[in-house]
Amino acid sequence: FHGRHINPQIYADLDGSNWRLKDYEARGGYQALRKILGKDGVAGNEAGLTQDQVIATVKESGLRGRGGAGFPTGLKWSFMPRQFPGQKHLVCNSDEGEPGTCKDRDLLQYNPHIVIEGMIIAAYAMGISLGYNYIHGEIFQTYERFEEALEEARAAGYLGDGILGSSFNFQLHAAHGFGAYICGEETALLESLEGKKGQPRFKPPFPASFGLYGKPTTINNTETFAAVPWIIRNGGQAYLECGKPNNGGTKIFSVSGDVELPGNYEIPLGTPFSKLLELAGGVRKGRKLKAVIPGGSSAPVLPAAIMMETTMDYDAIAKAGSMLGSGAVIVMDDSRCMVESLKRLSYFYMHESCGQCTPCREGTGWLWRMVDRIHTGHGRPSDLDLLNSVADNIQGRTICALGDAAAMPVRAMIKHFRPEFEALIAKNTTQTATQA
Ligand code: L3W
Ligand code: SF4
Repeated sequence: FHGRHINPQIYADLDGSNWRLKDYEARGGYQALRKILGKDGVAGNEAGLTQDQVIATVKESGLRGRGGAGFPTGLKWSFMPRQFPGQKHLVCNSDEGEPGTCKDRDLLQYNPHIVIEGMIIAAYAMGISLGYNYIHGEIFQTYERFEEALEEARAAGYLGDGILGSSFNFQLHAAHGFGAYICGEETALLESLEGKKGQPRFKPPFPASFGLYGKPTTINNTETFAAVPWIIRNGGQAYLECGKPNNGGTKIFSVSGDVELPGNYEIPLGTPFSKLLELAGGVRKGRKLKAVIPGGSSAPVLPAAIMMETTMDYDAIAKAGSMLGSGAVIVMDDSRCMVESLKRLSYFYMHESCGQCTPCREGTGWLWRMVDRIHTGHGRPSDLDLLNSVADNIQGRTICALGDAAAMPVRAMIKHFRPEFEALIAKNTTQTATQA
């Protein structure tokens, strides 16, 4: 796997040897922070940028949340009640667990200061003095790397009290997660950060009003924070123009599966999928493209013909019938059995369901058992309708998006690849399968 950001524009092409503070500063690091604090030495900028100006710049950039939902970042920042008298919190969601996604891990490993600087700027904009980066529990080296980077930033006066001689205070800590996929759901993450079992809360209230320890909290994904220093340095309009309207900037896509060069690729939003595939070396030699999951395992699969006509941005992928999600592009060639692929996905969601709500807890198990029996030659003709019906009864009826994420791939696989399921069901001559 090419654990780097190939074709970099914003995040830098790094190899692990140039992650330290001095390297980051040499690339222009912490200049955005200096700019907002009026410490960049530019004549006329002694007053720096106001909180409103920073938020307006992020709004102008069109930056949308890079964790999966694509929610407008500037709008989210404007929800924070800045005059709230108690402790407000800033949280970075680095609990990357979506199958296929491995971009945040690389950002933290190879360029940790870009995330730290982005968080400091966000904290300034929202008047927050305390933050945490919740890092996935299975990536120990990355956690240690981030801790080291925090130490460097504190020692250099970028973190702590009176940052760069200003009146702005911000304490930032790393928190090691517990490895459960569901802890990446923002409210489960908050529960886990509070030391409780990582189970999602009902929303609303959203974290913006009731977050960590019940206090207003802003949570953004790692890649979202990492985009902020560039936006402040170059302006919101410049970032927007890197992508396309309503889909500003570049995005890191983790391309995996049946390609010659799997890896993390940074490309402008709006780039044709065919170009991304080309960057990743194309489909494995001698094979044809069959299908692509364009945005992590939660996103509905799309057949090759649709993908080859699509550009990689939130709106185009949604129009094509899927979602850009976290940007994990799982490429499948013509040797792949879609029933087996769905079986593996369904097992994942069954395993990761936190068990709080019945449709998800029971339904994910039903889905997996039905797909398993079709795959092992014990399927029944009624199973496809039953699968769709179970998926329908999960989707939109659960506390968090994991239920939807389990249901959507099932419906998409059956919609686009029904003959494969029917062929396996037709092989079952015994008709003795047990009920789901
Ligand atoms: C205040 C309102 N805040 C929405 C905030 C909300 C959240 C953000 C998006 O799911 C997706 C999911 C996965 N007042 C608000 C408000 N907000 N309305 O905006 O919220 P939402 O509910 O649309 O999405 P979500 O629950 O955050 C995330 C998909 O991502 N996914 C999963 C990726 C997993 C990873 C990973 O492992 N790291 O990224 C992949 O596609 O299925 O659809 O902050 O508070 N009125
Ligand atoms: Fe837990 Fe699933 Fe309900 Fe989410 S949808 S709260 S993972 S049981």
